[in-house]
Amino acid sequence: MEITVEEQQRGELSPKSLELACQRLSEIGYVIFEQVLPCSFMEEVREAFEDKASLPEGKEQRDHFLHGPFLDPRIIDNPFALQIIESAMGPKFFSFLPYGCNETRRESRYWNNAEKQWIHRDGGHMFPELGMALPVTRIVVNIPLIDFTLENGCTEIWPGSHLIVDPVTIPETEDEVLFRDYHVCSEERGTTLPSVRMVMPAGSVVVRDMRCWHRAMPNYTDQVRPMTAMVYFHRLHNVLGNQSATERRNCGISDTVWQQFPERSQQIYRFYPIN
Ligand SMILES: O=C(O)CCC(=O)C(=O)O
Repeated sequence: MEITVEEQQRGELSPKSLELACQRLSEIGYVIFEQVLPCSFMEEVREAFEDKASLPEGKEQRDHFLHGPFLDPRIIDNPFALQIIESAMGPKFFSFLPYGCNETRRESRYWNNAEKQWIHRDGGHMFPELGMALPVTRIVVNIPLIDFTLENGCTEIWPGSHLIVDPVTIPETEDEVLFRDYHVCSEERGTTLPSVRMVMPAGSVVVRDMRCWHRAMPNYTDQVRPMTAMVYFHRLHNVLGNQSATERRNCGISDTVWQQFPERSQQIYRFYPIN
């Protein structure tokens, strides 16, 4: 979908665009707004992202994402994405900082040393025993930091797959738990259903139901292909109760940075990150 000049200026989707976006999210499982954020800003975030490579893995890398351009309101408080999320999941949804970042490289290898990632969903159904898909309760927002092309491994996705509910099997081993929630679809089955590649320019905003089948594809270029991944939860997933500001601050976000957050971001990121 395209954001009109007026919507960009107002920082708000028109009621008609919002309705269409929500319809796509519910029927197809995702919606893409192309090139919402300026390329110059994406380049700044990409460079900051690359800088993490010089840091030791673990806390240092994690804290790196709690500073600078990563916390820009255009990313963590993206008005178009949040409008859709609120419309689909209602008020008091929440998310955590730092958010994730998916990168693929020429040398990326997945399970069984495969070049392509396995087909998976990032979150399963609520009550799959019912045999039907309930309304969405987990949504991920992806922002590609460079142009996503077939050559650099843009994501493959199965439109409508968020509505597929398979018979429930009770896993007996930990491996089976992983397979049930993560390896939702074999290669053979994947080829029987239509899939599309998410070719899109840097700075696009993807709002995706986390139950959609998808996977990372091989990157045949020498440039890293990164995208941000912010996960938003319906309020029913809140098992944390209320956490105090002290606990949150101890987890890496300074008071000064927190005070600069828009009020809505303070509300959404009200829980401290889970280590
Ligand atoms: O990077 C991508 O294209 C998809 C990544 C993904 O699906 C994942 O890591 O769960």
